[in-house]
Amino acid sequence: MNADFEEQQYLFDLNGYLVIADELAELNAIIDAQELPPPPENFPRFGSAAGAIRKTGPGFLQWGEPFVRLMDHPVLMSTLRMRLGDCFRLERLYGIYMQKGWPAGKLHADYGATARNAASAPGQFYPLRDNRMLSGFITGTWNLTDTGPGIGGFCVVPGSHKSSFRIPKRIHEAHQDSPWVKIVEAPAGSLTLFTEALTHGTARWEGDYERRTLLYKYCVSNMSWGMTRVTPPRQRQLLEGPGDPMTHFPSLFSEELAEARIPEQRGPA
Ligand SMILES: O=C(O)CCC(=O)C(=O)O
Repeated sequence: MNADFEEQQYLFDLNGYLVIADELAELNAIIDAQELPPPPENFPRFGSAAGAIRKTGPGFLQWGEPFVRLMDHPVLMSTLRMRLGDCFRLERLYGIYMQKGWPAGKLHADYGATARNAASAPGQFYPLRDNRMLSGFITGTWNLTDTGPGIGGFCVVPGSHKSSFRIPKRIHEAHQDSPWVKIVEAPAGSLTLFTEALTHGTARWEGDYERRTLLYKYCVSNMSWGMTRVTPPRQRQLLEGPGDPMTHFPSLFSEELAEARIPEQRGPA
């Protein structure tokens, strides 16, 4: 096993998130060109498709190839494969934009003991430990500006994806200054991956510059967390409806799909 992969697998499993440095270019300029009005402070989203806005569409994928390229970026795909297997879908996407002083966003988890859909009583062992659902929903966040302690942005309760207990009210309600909540350091150009079972949220933005972050959310192929869809510019298999892995949903890593992707990945002549 490759040492980098082994380390990433270990750290992701231990903490529930991982930061991988990468290069990003052009994206800020394309976002500027959209001349978007600032979103509301209590819902600082842009370019969304599916998820909380509950609308089917391409979201920011329609702004150009640099956004589409991130959808199946090789670094992202190999980490997703480690957690989701060979068959997964792009479930939703959106951007986050924040300005200095914009408030924290609530801590939450999409599955696991703290999630609204958890069937177990607080403190009872979460019953889906060996089921896909424990590793079924992963977000890849591309950080377009520096985020981290003293600046703000993505924050987590490290290891909470394994907790059998719901998050205590006091930590939940005052997470901004809680010693149990970590603001993840992620420089511009990095990719943060985290399981949606991890209790996570947004820390108040203290940066003198704008926060810009792009979130791509993936789940195993036979699951969906919403009723609306991201629609394709390319890599259609990632954007197919739910289907049983391998039976109704082919491996994203099969040679056939890889070959089919090549012509679509070429940019305009
Ligand atoms: O990056 C952030 O500020 C938080 C993102 C978030 O809350 C989510 O992915 O559900």
